[in-house]
Amino acid sequence: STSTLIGPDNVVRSHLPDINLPTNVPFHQFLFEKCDQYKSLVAVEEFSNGQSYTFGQLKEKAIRVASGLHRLGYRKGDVISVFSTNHINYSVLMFACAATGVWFSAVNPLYKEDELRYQLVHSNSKAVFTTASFVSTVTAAVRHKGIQIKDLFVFGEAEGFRPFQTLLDDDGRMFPDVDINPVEDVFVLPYSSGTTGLPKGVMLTHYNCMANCLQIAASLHTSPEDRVIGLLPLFHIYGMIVVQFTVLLGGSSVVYLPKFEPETFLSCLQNKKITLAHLVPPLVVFLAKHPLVSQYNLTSLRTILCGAAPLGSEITSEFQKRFDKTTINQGYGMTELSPVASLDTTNTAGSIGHLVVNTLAKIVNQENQTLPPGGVGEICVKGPQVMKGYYKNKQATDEMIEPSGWLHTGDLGYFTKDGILFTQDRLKELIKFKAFQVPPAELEALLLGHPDVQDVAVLGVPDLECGELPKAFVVKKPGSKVNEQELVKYVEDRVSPTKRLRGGVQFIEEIPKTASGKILRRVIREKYL
Ligand code: 4UU
Repeated sequence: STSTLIGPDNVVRSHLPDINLPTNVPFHQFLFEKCDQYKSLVAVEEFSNGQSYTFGQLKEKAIRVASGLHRLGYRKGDVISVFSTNHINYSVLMFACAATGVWFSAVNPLYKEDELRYQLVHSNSKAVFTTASFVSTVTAAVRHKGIQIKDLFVFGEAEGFRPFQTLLDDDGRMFPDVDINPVEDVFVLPYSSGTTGLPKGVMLTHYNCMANCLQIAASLHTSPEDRVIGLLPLFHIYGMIVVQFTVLLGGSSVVYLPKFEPETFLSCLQNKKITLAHLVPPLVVFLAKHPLVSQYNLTSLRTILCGAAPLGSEITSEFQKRFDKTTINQGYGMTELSPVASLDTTNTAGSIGHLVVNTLAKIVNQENQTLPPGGVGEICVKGPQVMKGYYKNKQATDEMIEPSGWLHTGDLGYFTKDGILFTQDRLKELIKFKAFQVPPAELEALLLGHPDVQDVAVLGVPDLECGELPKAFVVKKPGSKVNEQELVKYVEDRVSPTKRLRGGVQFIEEIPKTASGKILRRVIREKYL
């Protein structure tokens, strides 16, 4: 019976039996084996121009690029940053990094100069890869002391940037035979603010990434008949691992789009006969409600996976009215979990489903005591997908992961007697605007730099369409006449569009804090929201 998923200690297991996860296979070896297996099938494609690579070409190009990187002096442990929208060479570069042991750090391409610079400096990146449209932001960001950038590469052409084509043209003879320890060696370094503070580099090893690909594949099967839409950005863990890699494993193909645009999105689903679409809640809302949708034939859509923010049961049922032959599965995870912890394959609306294979979860109260089914508390996860740690931040790592391996997610939730999980709220301070991370600490630091701001706290206000909108509670300096518009504009000029103060600014007398100076966000929430 399913109740056996819950142990006497109230630890929950997956409904699926554990699988074997090899600890001695570097990620690129794993990928290259799949490339050999599916050689002549199309792996990646661009919707805008139809350019594509087969699995065989993907491997061949990755080998050339890896050789080219090695020739230029890039070695295991060096970090490169990619500041780009989705396209097929993004995948080539990732494969190449895996093979050389170079850490792949991805940056949100909508970032402004200061946001980009922060990540480049923090990650000690030696190179930046970008597209022609973002070269001015990159040029501005690297014009700064403390930047160690050696090479600037462009997918395409731009003055002062080395064309990526020069790496693709490499003869491949310098392809290195790198000794990689999959369990220890980092493959990707995405950034996440986690439960508190500024964005931090999340060290995911070769093993973390491969494990999660196999864990996802055990719940969500894909085959060479599947065509997947690559709309979610590859810089975010959801696009990077779940969309890009798990689908490639099944011999499916991914069709990349550089950004969301209603007609293009719908034409892609229709013309490419997409069978599997990885989405976030606002995109499910779009499919469920938008009038344009009925002008397209979307009958090829077999499955939707939705994650990165809560998907309400009302939206699910509205979606199912329009798409009665499409299954909608919700996934739950976080960057620090490579990312997937659970996937709903039972069609339980509002649920985040069962744990993926080889994963344990428990719900704890504030005293870190484990709660029985139905009890609401913090979701903790243990498994092969738990990150190695935050880069150069042992304290934040130790605050999140217990010595016994349990990772505290900062999310509130509960599980049923059948071992099905539900999320309820977020314990952590993180705000999610349309599933994009908005770290309040980042906006607070920025606003504290404004001459009229004495003190500030940023919180998310609930919003039906976008999930949450960042809102600032501001204490003005004595005598200041600063107004809401000025502060909204101040933030807008300095951060990416997803972090704008769309929830506005409210001026208050004092920011409630603990004795140690920590903002009492719950008190602000209860008093003002
Ligand atoms: C309520 O968003 C992600 C990972 C997304 C993901 C996971 C499994 C997508 C598909 C999939 O199958 O990572 P981060 O690091 O940007 O944000 C993590 C946070 C979580 O801690 C939680 O607060 O995003 C929130 N979150 C969700 N909340 C993620 N998924 C859900 C969800 N319901 N389904």
